[in-house]
Amino acid sequence: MDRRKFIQNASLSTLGVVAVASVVACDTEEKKDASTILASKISKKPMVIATWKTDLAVETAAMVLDKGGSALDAVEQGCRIEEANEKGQSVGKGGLPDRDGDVTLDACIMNEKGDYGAVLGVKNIKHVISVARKVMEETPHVMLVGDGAEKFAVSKGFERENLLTEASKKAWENWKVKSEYKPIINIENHDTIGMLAVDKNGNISGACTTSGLAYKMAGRVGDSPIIGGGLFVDNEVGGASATGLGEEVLKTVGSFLIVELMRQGKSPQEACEIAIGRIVNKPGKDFKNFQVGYIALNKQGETGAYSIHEWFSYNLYKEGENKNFKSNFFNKS
Ligand code: SD4
Repeated sequence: MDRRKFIQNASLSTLGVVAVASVVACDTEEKKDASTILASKISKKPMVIATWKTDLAVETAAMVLDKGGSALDAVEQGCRIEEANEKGQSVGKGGLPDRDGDVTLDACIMNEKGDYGAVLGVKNIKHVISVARKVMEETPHVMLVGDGAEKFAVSKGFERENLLTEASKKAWENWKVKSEYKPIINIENHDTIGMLAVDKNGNISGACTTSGLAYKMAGRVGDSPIIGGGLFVDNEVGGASATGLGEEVLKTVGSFLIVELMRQGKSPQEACEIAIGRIVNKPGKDFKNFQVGYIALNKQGETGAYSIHEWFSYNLYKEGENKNFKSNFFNKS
């Protein structure tokens, strides 16, 4: 190679290096810009969203946040309100039993680090959301089931109590007359609680607690305690939670799907609508007799909710106000 060619090649390759370097620089700049923009858009305003008409639970969570508490404490404290409410027949004490007459509870919780804890099919312990938190924080595991979960709870100081109230026992006895297993979801206006919160540091956590479907088969577990089913939180993106027929939520990994759609740029509302679409648009799917409802929020403090049928509602605490809203829904026929 003569000197001229060498210099030409050298300068070309230098140019190449410069070009690559400038592309890289430009890319990093863009990334920097994007992350600066994103960082500036991160909402640090305390916020809570929860499935159904859950005024007191959301009020309780909001109080935790307003005092500077963490999103994790907020969702736990909020959910405990519904677990203690004996009149609510789908969560905690007073929940409707399985077909054998046993009240079995499912719950899970996720923090801003993406840690997860869950308990499944627990008898005799009311505050399963707090047991789920203990699984997350004080065991090397993420899930405990049945007797093991109950024993663990007792070892952590939770009291055993009878969860079957007179009202729920009566309802079960009436059900036994025909023993028809037809889960009709969402005729009443209150159900499983799924809750997401943002704290003053902009961190997101979530929780979900339920007694599951009334008169379910003994041993049946739904979506509520399953990561990505009834709940998913990714502090980089947002969170989602589900209510309704857990089998359908699980088959589409609904809450995970919503968070991943938000990661790809969909708004919480769009993501909830697409997730409902995944269920109702399956070939031959007869969705007339079951309900699924989703709630979601993202890092920018935007929220979404959508259900298959009418009458799904959610409570939202934002800018100091806690209100119940009717969700938009798919089946307008
Ligand atoms: C379940 N998803 O166990 C729960 C029940 C529920 O509204 O949310 N009902 O399938």
